[in-house]
Amino acid sequence: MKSKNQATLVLIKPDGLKKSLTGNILTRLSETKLEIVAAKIVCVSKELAEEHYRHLKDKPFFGELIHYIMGDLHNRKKVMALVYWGPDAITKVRQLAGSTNPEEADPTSIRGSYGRITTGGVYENVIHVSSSEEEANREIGLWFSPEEIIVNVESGSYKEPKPKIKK
Ligand code: DAT
Ligand code: MG
Repeated sequence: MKSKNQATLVLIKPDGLKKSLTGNILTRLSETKLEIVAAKIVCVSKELAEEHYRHLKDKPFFGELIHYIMGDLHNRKKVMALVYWGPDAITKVRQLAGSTNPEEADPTSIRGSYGRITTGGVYENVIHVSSSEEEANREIGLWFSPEEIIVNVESGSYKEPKPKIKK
């Protein structure tokens, strides 16, 4: 049976951008044969950062995590946000990304290859990837408006091209 198309959010975090890893990471992700259906560069607000990581707000590392995703630790106030789409997208992308702790991640995974733990204990793990369908839907809604995504995630169909031309 053909598996259902899923959408998943990928963020290339400020350390990934600072280390010029965008090309490498996108090349690794292309191994999944999934489609990119939305992409942009985002300057991350405190509100967006805190909402994105709201499940961790009671953790001792929450404050540093917010600084990290906002680019405060890397002097790069930007993140690249993408939506990947296709069969089993969430599992496929998560497998390539590797474990949360970059020291424990498979060394051939993206986090295992490029991540590190700072002396202050921050997991600089280069990318964020959604971990469940529910989380993916919530996160995609936070980072993208529906018109920025070229497929209708719910129905799984492609949208019609927009006739309007920006002047
Ligand atoms: P993941 O990013 O693999 O989905 P998560 O949602 O549990 O993991 O945590 C989000 C981020 O928080 C993670 O990418 C890095 C950071 N983090 C998680 N656990 C941590 C810990 N024990 N110490 C420091 N940072 C941690
Ligand atoms: Mg997570």
